[in-house]
Amino acid sequence: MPSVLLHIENAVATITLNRPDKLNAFNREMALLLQSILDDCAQSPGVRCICLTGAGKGFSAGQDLAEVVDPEGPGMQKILSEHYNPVITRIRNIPKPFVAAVNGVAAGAGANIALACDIVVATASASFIQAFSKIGLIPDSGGTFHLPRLIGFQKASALMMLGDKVNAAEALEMGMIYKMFADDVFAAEYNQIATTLAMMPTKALAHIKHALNHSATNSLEDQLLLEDRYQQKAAATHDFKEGVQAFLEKRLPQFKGE
Ligand code: T3D
Repeated sequence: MPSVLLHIENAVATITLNRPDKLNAFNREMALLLQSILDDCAQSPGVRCICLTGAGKGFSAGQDLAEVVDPEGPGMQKILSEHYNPVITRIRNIPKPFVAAVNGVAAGAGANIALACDIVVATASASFIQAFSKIGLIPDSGGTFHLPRLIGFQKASALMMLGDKVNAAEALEMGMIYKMFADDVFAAEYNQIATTLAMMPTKALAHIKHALNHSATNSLEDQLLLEDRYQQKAAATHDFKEGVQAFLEKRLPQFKGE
């Protein structure tokens, strides 16, 4: 079985990390396959939302630690620059919405890949662990960028230094995730969110995403200029015309992502 699975339905690409015996820990093969699948999803006009989840009982336990000590392995220098950083930049730059459907434990790079997504939902039995400090590493895969922005500097510092396990209810309370669902309805609920996103004006969602990417570092003045630029682009789309027309005609809009 491939270490990453792709299923496309109703314009939603569901990408499943698939090394369940290792809690979907990443080895080089899996990281490179994920990048290639993300590129395919980026190119495909039939994909309007990308959903990441895990096979079995975990989302991902981060780096496969057996590979780190393997003399035949990729070596520390390549692991961030060739495995994780290209995944995180794809998640943030592909102009389509990403949903992380965290179905179980998300640790190390596994947690931070989820937190890079636009919308993060978790099943009630899921958990998040910044596991790095426990093995003498620092958080990577964008964790030091995204986590303090999501939950604030103080809580992020504590979670990163102590490596505490945060359950889904605590993650929700902290603002780390958008919603938590009971285990038995989780798949239906995250599919509903992904399908809704896939039917929305894809270009407007992409502009929202890219505006938010810049909001962390821009001044207010620069962000106002950026909003102006993206709003002009959104207003030039078929979907904007359709949205306004549908409102005036009191009917549901049919967005095409164009
Ligand atoms: O160069 C670099 O490495 C830089 C990159 C860093 C990126 C990172 O992600 S560093 C952080 C790496 N991840 C971890 O340190 C987490 C290690 N895993 C755990 O602490 C625990 O497995 C969990 C807390 C995530 C879950 O615990 P539990 O009790 O639910 O499951 P388990 O029994 O520990 O794991 C189940 C199996 O998965 C087990 O295999 P076995 O004994 O049944 O054959 C376990 O060894 C395997 N597994 C879990 N995590 C990893 C793993 N195998 C390899 N690598 C793992 N990260």
